[in-house]
Amino acid sequence: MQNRLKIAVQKSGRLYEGSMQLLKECGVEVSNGNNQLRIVSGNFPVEIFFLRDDDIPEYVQDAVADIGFVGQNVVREKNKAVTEVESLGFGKCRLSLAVPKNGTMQSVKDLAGKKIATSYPVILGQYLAENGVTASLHEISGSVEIAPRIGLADAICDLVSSGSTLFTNELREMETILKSEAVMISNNNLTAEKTTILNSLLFRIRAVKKAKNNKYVLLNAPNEKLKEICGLLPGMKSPTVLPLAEPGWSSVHSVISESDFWNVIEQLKNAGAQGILIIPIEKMIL
Ligand code: PRT
Ligand code: ZN
Repeated sequence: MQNRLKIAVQKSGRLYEGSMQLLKECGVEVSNGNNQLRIVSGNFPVEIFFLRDDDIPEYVQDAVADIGFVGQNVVREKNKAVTEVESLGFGKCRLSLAVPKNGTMQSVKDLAGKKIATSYPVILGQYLAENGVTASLHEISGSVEIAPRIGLADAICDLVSSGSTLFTNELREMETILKSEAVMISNNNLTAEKTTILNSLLFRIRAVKKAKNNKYVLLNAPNEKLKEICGLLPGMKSPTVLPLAEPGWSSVHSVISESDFWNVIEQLKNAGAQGILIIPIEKMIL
């Protein structure tokens, strides 16, 4: 029987959808119709284990799973002997210090001697030590944001994404301690065979990520403007230029990165490009 790479994925919660979607986009068939704890892919040598996110670093360290998809915040907090292999582009959030909206605290230094509620005592403890601040930590596992209102703490250290939880609890984000997203972690002693499967999965993940960060652009350009327009479009190697049926015009095809997108489109238009089409890319291999 062929060896399979065991992947730990959050059973339910904020990372479940993103993890399953990523595997699907990598062409790994995984159907979890019956809420099973373990499923085997029909077309790629992996099996998926569904676990609580907090347990994933330890299971990967102990080789119960070979790799895991989990938030960086959990990896840092659990501090297990695993390798962070690749960021996955979803589950983005930040671990921040927050204080009552109307209070006077401005920075971590103002937390000296105060009580801070958190589910992240390890990361917070390190941050306070780095800043030479001594405070008392109150560890709670959920609803950290209500702690100041019920008199349990003067400040909190918790995950934030939109900021609406802080807002509804009349808290103000004071400092970001860690920026986080879902990452792939791996066991430190994978066999050669499992490393080969991991590399093949990584190759696919990188192609998916790259495609998401880029767009395919098609446009028509008058030939006398081609040089200027091509200069705005570096593409993977250089833009493809094809003559149009109408004399004096060409069709230009290229790839542009999501981050430059609006800026480049505006410049292309100003340079005389017409009929600009932007198309999402499904996979991108360089
Ligand atoms: O059951 P299990 O233990 O597996 O799940 P869990 O309840 O511990 O974790 P879950 O599903 O809530 O989160 C899993 C991971 O998602 C986290 O470890 C982060 O890496 C990531 N993530 C991304 C977040 C958020 N965004 C997030 N906003 N995790 C939690 N939150 C919470 C935060 O704690 C706060 O209560 O959402 C609230 C703030 O959100 P905003 O949008 O109001 O700012
Ligand atoms: Zn959890």
